Formats: sequence, structure tokens, C-alpha cells
Amino acid sequence: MKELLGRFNGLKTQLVLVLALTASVMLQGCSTDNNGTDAKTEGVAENAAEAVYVAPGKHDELYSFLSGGFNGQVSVYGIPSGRLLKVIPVFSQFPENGYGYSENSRAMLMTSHGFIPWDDLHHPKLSRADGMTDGRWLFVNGNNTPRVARIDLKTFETVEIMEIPNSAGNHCSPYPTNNNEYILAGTRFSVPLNLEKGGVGDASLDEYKEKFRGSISFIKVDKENGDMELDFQVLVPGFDYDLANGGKGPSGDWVFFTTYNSEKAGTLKELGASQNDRDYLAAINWKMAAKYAAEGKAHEMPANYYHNKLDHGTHVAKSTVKKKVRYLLPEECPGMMYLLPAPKSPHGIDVDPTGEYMVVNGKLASSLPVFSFSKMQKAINDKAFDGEVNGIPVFKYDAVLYGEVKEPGLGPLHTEFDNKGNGYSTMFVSSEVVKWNVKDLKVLDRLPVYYSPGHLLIPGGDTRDPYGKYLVVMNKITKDRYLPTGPELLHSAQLIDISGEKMKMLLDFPTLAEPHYAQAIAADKVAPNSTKFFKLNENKHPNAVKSEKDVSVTRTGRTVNVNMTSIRSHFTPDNIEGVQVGDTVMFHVTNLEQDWDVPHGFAIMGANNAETLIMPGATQTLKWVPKGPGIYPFYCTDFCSALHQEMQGYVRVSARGSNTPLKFSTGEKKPVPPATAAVN
Ligand code: RUQ
Ligand code: CUA
Repeated sequence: MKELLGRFNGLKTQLVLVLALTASVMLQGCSTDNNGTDAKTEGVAENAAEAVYVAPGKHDELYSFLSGGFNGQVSVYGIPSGRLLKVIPVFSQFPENGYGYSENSRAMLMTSHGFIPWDDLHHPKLSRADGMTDGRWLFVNGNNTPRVARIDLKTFETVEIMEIPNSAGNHCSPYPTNNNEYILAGTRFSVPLNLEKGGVGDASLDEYKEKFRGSISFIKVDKENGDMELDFQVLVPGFDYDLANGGKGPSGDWVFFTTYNSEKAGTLKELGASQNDRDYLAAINWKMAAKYAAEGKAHEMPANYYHNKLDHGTHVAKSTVKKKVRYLLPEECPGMMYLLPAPKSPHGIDVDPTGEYMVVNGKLASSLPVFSFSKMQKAINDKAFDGEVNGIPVFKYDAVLYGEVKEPGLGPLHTEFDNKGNGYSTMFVSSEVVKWNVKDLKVLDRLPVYYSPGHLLIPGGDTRDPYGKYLVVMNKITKDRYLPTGPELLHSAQLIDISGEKMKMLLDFPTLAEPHYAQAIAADKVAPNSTKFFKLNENKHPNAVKSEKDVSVTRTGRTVNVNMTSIRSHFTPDNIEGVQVGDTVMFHVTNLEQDWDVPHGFAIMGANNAETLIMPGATQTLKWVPKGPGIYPFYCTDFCSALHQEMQGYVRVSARGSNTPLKFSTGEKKPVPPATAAVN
């Protein structure tokens, strides 16, 4: 390791660096001995089994929310057990419950590019009150087709998705301020913006330097219900914006963004964006920006973006198309934005719990620079600047630097903090988590992790008072850690005990798709508020049926609306005739149950979407267009009672224009035999 470090420090040219990065990733897979377990179990705590054991019937101490990366979902794991508790679909269709397939939810995935049932979800951030997580909502970004979503932690459902205009690759997102005043979302790619007509304009790719710009969106969050609204954007220089984090305490009015490609290279960024020795950490005073916007400094431009919300009463998603956006230009807003020179091509930016120290994780740098917020304040007063970019002052490096963590490891990506004044950084290339002291910047401990860690989480590790105790590191490469499953292996997370001086490895657990960031929160901040069922008498779905006697099957032209119910263990109606080939049949199924954990499913043969899973008290709509005459069975897909298998029915489809009358029925009701009562 020492040797490697020395060599690494000495490397001069970019190409060699890139080669070193690639080669060392390959090395890690081979460096462990496939038969001997010694290397692979290095650092495992003696009491590991006990430390992660959650006895059957007992609950975990924390919820953790791991992003799913390219699966567009969030997975919820219990900590310390590593039990998978739930998968929450956000930007992806989810056949398991019909999200993105059902008529209720399809609008959630609408964008100005049309229906987009996929995205790359990177960074979950919990909502905040006074700089601490409050367990109300989880905000996540869609990286590819720029979107920000909100998950309600009462129901663990995606309830809102907002498209971000003037953005291309919403990676630098979403970052809540300390009381969710704003969620900030920065663009990764700069693009030419058409200020007259709105949106991404046209330009030759040779005109990158002159015409391309970035944007940072300020999304307002309603204090009561969490609803988002795009208040304004700041149009920033044409760099790439990578990650962000909010200040806290003294720096609470500021948000910091890492940038790369300050060279403004439009091609082969691998080399072109790494020419300068320094890129920037951008600092924006969000309060001042909001004030400028409120006081008339904002311009307005046309826009076209979708805002999708799940209605609380009907449980139906609706889209609104927004046509305007306001923007600020930093050059017209003195004091709002500054640039701090940072090691080239930095990745994560993390602010310590006191709000004084900003750590920039320069993935190509051999040290970890820590900036000082109080020095930055002084540098503003002293005008300790070294030029400007697009009218934005650039600080002198030494005027804002607190110090550097020397030789922290290779390829630092992200840092989180404990409640004892320590930082923990992931080293992608040297495959380790490194613990260091924030005050004296000395490295205290290193723990090898398997392999190539990206993000890490400490519960509350980005708040003003971390919970500490555990660290979860999310690794990019799995190789030999689990039984092989062909060429594709699940990514792996590792749980580490950070309660003592030395880090101790506790647990490996596989994760779904590719987790980037993740957050965790004490279970008692979320569990007591969890919804058990939806109240039937509050169901406002227009086709809801609250009693079996009110069911109906009606025809309007070529559309047949079936307003039906489900309850253990039958559908009403369960016999339908008079549907014709090519009709659009809308099954609006209301689950009449008023009990926890009794969903019913609904699926019909030949439906080319998915099943729909209906929560107790809710109504879900599935659309079906039969293509040929015949008898089509439908059934409940979720084993809900001893007579679940009997929970089925039939639709008779006749030829187009046939005179079979529309009729529906459910056989005569008899008392339900006692065996059908489900366990409550
Ligand atoms: S960023 S580790 Cu979105 Cu680091 Cu993936
Ligand atoms: Cu309802 Cu199975």
C-alpha cells in the first residue's frame, strides 16, 4: 500500500492516472485468496454475529434507505440485521404492485419527453427539522431524465415527482436545507439554454465554451404537506456539477457544490476535464438567492416540465404541465455565489456536524482538502480573491483552506461524520474506509472493504448531531464475496461498527441494483407513524364502491367501467358478460378490508400490463382491452385467506357488435365458513 501511494503521488500525466485507477480495480478481485478466508474476513469483529442478530419477532434499530441506482427504486433495509424490508418504486414501473402500470400511477412517470418508466436514482435525502432528520419524507433524484421525487414515509409510497427544466443529468441533487426550506438540484451536464424559447437550445458542439450553461434549481417544500414547487433557478457557468451538501449551524445559509470540467471541454472529458490542476467548490448562499428572487432580480423564461402528484383522497396521480421558470444570474446578484479552488475533478462534498468544515473528496488527489467556513467568511470580508469566472469571485486557495488530510488513501469519493469529531471517507481505488480526525486531520484507522466503495452512510451522518454507532459502506464491485450468480452479481453493502476507536466489520449484505447514497434513521422516528390501512370512508376515488350493494358495470360507447369490490374471499361482481372485443375495460377495484396487511391483488388473463395490488381501503384501476372473444378468468394474486385460491371470477367477451347484454352478478351470499377467517 505504501509503495502504491508513493507511486501514485509521483504520477504526473492524466492518462497514467486513469490506467492506475483501472488496473487497481482489477487487482482487488484477484488479491483475495479464493480458498483461504483469511484475507476476506479481515477486520471482522469477534462479536459480529451477536452485534447484528435481531431475534425472530424483534425489530431493527434503524431504517436505512438505499438508492437502487439503475433500477430507479429505493430499497429499505433494517439495520443492523440487513433485512430487506421493502422496495419502493420511484422512477421505474413495478409489476409487483402495478406502480407505473395502473391507471392510478401512470401519470407519475410522465415527463416532457413522454412516459419515461426508468431512471437512475442516486441520492436519497431525508427531510429535516432544525438540521435533524424528522422521518416525514424522503427526497430522491432521477439522474437521467432530470427529476426529483418525494416518498411519504407514512405509506412508503412515491407521492410526487417533479421534472427539472434547463437541466441535463440531475446528479447534483437533491439537497434539503436544514428545515426543508428548499431542495436544491444541480445539473450534471451543462447544455445550451434557449432563454427566449425555453429549454435546451441548439448549438454546435464546438461552441461548448461560449454557449453551454449549468443550472441549479431551488425547489420550495410546503411545510405541512411536503408539496414541491420550483421557485427559481440559478444559471451557473458551463461546468459539470457533481454533488452538493448543505451547511449547518454557522454555515446553515449556504449550500456547496463540487464542479468538474472547469476547462469546459466538450469531448473526451476523461482527459479534457482534467487538464487544470484545480476545479471548484461552488458556494451559494441560498437565503440570499431566495431574497434576490423575491426582490425582483429574477428573470422569467418559457419552460415545459411536468409536475406529477398522487392525490391523497383518490390515490390517483395527476400531472400538471408548467410553462414558465424564473432564473437568477449570479453576475447580477453580488454576494450570492463564490468559487473555492478545489483539487481537480472532485466528487463528494461533505460538511461536518459543526458546519465549520467542508471536505472535498478529490478522486484524483493524493490528499483530502478541508475548507474552513469561518475562513471563507473572512475571505469574503477581506476580498481575498484570485480572479473571477462569469462574474463569480474565486477565493485564494490558502485564504479558505483549513488543512489537508495527508495520504488518506487512493481515490477518495465520499465522507460522513460520527458524533465524536471524526470523518470517515471511502477510498475507491485502495478499497478501504479511512477514519480521520476533523480537528487535527490525522488518519486514525483504516478498514479494508470489498471492493471499491462508492458512498457510505452513518445514520444522521450529514446532520448536526449524527447517531453514530454504525457505518454502511456500499461497494461497487462484488467479485468473490457471494456465491457466484453468473456474470452479474448483486452489489454488496457492509455494516461496520464505529462505536469504538477501531472500526469493526459486522456484516455483508447484498443490495438491489447499484446503491449510490443511502440514509438511515432511528426506527422510532418512522415506525409509529406508519399507515396500517386507508380509511374507506375517506376514499375519494370517483369509482370507489364502499359497499357490495353499490357495485356497477356500465358502458359508455366503447368503454366499460367495472366498479367492483374485493374482500376475503371474493370479488363483487365475479361474473361479467356483455363485454365486446376491442372494448376498453376499466376495472376499478376497491379493497373493502379495514385491517392491516390485507391487500388483494387483481389480474386478468391476457392483460398486457401487470397485476395491481390494492391496499385495504383503496381503489386501483387496471385497464384491459380484450383482443378476442372467449372466457377470461380474473383472480386475486395475493394469498389473503384460506380461500384465496377461490377468489376468482370470469369475464365473457363476445364478438364486436354481438347482442349479448351487459350484465354482472356474484352468486348468492352464504355465511362464510369459519376456516376462511384470516389471521389478524
Ligand atoms: S454518486 S457513488 Cu451519485 Cu458517488 Cu454514486
Ligand atoms: Cu384476496 Cu387472495
